[in-house]
Amino acid sequence: MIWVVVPALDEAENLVELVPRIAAEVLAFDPLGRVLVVDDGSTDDTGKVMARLMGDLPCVELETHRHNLGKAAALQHGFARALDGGADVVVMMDADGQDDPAELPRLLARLEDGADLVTGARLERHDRFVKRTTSRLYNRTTGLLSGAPGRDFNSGFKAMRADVARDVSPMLYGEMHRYLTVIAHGLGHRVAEVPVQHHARMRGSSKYGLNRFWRGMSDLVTVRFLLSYEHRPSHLFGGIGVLSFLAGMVCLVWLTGLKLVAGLAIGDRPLLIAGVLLVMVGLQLTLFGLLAELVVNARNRDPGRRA
Ligand SMILES: Nc1nc2c(ncn2[C@@H]2O[C@H](COP(=O)(O)OP(=O)(O)OP(=O)(O)O)[C@@H](O)[C@H]2O)c(=O)[nH]1
Ligand SMILES: [Mg+2]
Repeated sequence: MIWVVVPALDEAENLVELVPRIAAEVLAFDPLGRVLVVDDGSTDDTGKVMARLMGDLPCVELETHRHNLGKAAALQHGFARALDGGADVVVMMDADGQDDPAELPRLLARLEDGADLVTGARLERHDRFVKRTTSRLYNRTTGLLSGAPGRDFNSGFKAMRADVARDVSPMLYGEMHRYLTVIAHGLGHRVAEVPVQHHARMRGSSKYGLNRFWRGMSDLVTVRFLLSYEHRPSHLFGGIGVLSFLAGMVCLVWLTGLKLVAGLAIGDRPLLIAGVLLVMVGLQLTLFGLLAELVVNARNRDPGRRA
């Protein structure tokens, strides 16, 4: 059973046209398929438009947030409803008409071929120059830092097996939707890309500015950290801390030797400040790592939580 989740913020004028097209594609594949629009606190006519669409098309459903929770949370709630509804395959797709519903069969075919998550890669983009350039840089950096294969991580057009949707859901908060592919890859799922047609936004305006690039980079550090060190934070903090402490101690022992053996004055040497700083930072980081271990340990003792 296929569920298509469409997060939408003020996209009424696009939904009118887009939802019937998505519904037609889905039903051609699966007569029981559903299209779920997640209206995330829209202030336009989304409610009215959706009421009409649901009257006309029985496969269309709506989830409404009273205020804006963000795209990641919208996807998380959409995935939860799809999984409760018995989805085997969950598809996500933007509501601005940039993703072409006619490409759906190609994504589903790649899933059939053995991938767990397939991204519709927008290799020829219809966006402004600045966005295309920052996006290329962002994709290169993400690929390098995460080790995940792909050229278009942030595409909003993806199809995945139900267990992928279930596994990535706890990480879908803030603006983490950009790293869904990286997270799935980090959790051991096979991720793949198929090139798809990309169109200019049909109507309305973009919901993200250029500051998405900086926010995205900071989220990438978070994702990388969580995937590698969530259960063993002291290996990171303790590791750097011990190195820093040892480097500081070498400086200080060397200076003590100079003072005691050669009788030289060491009070005005920059190395003294560096040594003290390295020792202090090393101790702080090691203790910080141990505190982080306490958090992990306490969470694991809680029987209600999965490690
Ligand atoms: N549910 C929900 N959806 C959102 C939110 N922000 C954006 N979206 C949806 O996410 C999709 C992508 O947003 P866009 O503004 O088109 O982002 P973009 O494609 O990178 O930018 P453009 O190229 O200008 O369209 C659209 O369907 C939006 O309606 C949000 O806060 N909540
Ligand atoms: Mg868009």
